[in-house]
Order: sequence, then C-alpha cells, then structure tokens
Amino acid sequence: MASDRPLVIVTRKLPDVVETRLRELFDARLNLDDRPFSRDELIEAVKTANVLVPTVTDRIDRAVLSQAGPDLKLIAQFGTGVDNIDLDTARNRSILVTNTPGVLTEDTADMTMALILAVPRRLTEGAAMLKAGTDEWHGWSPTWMLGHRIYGKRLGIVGMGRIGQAVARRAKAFGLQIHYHNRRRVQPDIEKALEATYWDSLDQMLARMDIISVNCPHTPATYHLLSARRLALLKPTAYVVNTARGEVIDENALARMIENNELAGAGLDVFEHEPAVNPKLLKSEKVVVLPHMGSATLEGRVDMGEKVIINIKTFLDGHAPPDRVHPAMF
Ligand code: 8YV
Repeated sequence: MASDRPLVIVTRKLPDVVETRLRELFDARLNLDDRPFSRDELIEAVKTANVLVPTVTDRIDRAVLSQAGPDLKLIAQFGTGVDNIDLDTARNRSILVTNTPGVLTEDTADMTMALILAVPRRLTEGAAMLKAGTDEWHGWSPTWMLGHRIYGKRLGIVGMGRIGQAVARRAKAFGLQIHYHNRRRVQPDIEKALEATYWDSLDQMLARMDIISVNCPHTPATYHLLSARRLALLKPTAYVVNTARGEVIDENALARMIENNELAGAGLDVFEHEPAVNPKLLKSEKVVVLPHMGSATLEGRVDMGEKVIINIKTFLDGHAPPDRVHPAMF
C-alpha cells in the first residue's frame, strides 16, 4: 500500500542519525550504499518524489527538471553551494530550492587556513618525504625544505561572505594583512574588526597580493573569475588557495602557470571537473590537493542534515523554510 507520508528521495548516504530522523518523519528513500545516481535515476527521482535531497554531485539541470512530476515541490539541497541546480528552471516550475548555509562556515574556513599554511610551508611535501622512507632525510639542515613565511603577508580574499569572513578572522590571528574583493563592500564594523582593506577592482587587488583565497560561490558571473588573464596579474611569488568551487578558476591556466614557475603554488580542495583533477596539479610539488573535504566533519554533516530536515519539515507544514534560495542570491 502506498504510504500517505511525503516521499523524500535522498541521493547520497547521509550520517546515520540524519537518516534515522528522515525515516521517522517522512517516507524516506535512502541511498544506503552511496552509489551516485545515474542521470536516469535522477530523472526517475524527480518524477516521483515530493521532495528531492540532492548534493553537489547531482546535476539537476533544465533537462532533468523538465521531467519533474507534478508532486515535486521542494529540492532541499544537502550543501550550501547550489551550482548543481538550475535555479531559474526550478523557479519557473514552482519548485522551491533550499540549502544549508552557516553550518559549514567554520569547518570550511579551517580547511582554507590549513591550506594557507600548508602550501607556503611545504607541509605535505615534508610529510610525504618522511612517509616514503627516511633515506632522503639526513637530519636537520639550515637550508633544506625552506618555505615562505606567512606572517605579515597580504591575503586577498575573493568573496567576503560568511566563509570569507571566517577565513579573515583566522588569517588575522596568524598575522596576515586582510584584503578583499566582493560584489558589495561589507559593513564598516566588520571591516574595522578584521582590519580589512576593500578593493573595488579585483584586478588591482590580485596584482598586489601574496596569497589569494577563493571564497565566493560559483555562479554564471563567477565562472572563470580567475581567468588566464587575471591569473597573469598575480605576482610570480603568489599562492592561490581554493575551497569554494573549481569552476571559479581556469584550472588549465593555473596548472600551466605553476608548471612554468609563473606562480609559487596552490592549495586546492575543489576542481573544475570533479572528480577529475588536472594531472599537472597532481604531480606538482608546489600544489597541495584535497578531495573536496572543506566541510567534511561529522559535526558539520550532521548539522547540514538537520538543516535539510528543518527545511523539509517547515515546508511540508505549510510555512516558508528558513533557507530558501532565490536565483538573485547567486
Ligand atoms: C558540501 C560544499 O559538502 O556545501 C557546499 O557548498 O561545497 C560542500 O562542502 C557539498 O557541496 C554537498 O553538496
């Protein structure tokens, strides 16, 4: 017999406590073995579900949404970025989209700071060398494995939203000078607390920074924001860190410049064609690569799940869910 509870289809395995709660509240169809949905499975899901819970790995584009059944009323994304969803088509079809902002801010900022430290100080290079065997290491030397100091250097944050500001707080404590570019200048009190310098011109900021941190969402306007032309404005001694979305940087241009010593290095948690990573980046000692782990804490993923549940529950109870996404926000 068909359940009279709303059908909630979840595309990936979520933490156990989240899945248990989803089951208690809804007719939840879970993905316990975590095999990503094929395109056909996604289409089948939008045809039948009342609520879809996708993640960054699901491409919910116009073609998928055009097959949505009349019962699909809410897409409750498990994640903050919603660049995998065609928001305009969703709106035109009266499908509400929600996300999970706020709860992964601190974890993502921690990972950003970890990369800001790891790249100039050659952290993974040194660790990998020892793990490979101690033949390479003959004891301490005054001139071996030298990196670069971050204290006193200029950090340019591209995108001063929640995560950008959380990165700035951490970086300030490490003695970095905070600079930023954003669509809108942040409130004067925030700027003052962070001792942050606003740059209206991204180009001018790039040319003067020692480290760049990308913390803006991926939207049509930010696709390849760090284009080959803009990357060429950076000093050859500069580092680039990205924990936002790979698409914001022209990855091929970045890899080429690092290979040609036109940039000092990069710390990348995200890539333009995930899960593929440009082989030049993989093999370069000057690049620290992570497999999209910015928000990967158990606490963060449980909090994200709770946000998803609150969004679904309030919506099904006839109220406006707290984390509604409007295309104009991105
Ligand atoms: C998420 C992220 O885990 O929330 C985001 O935007 O980048 C990740 O940390 C992922 O997107 C889940 O959808």
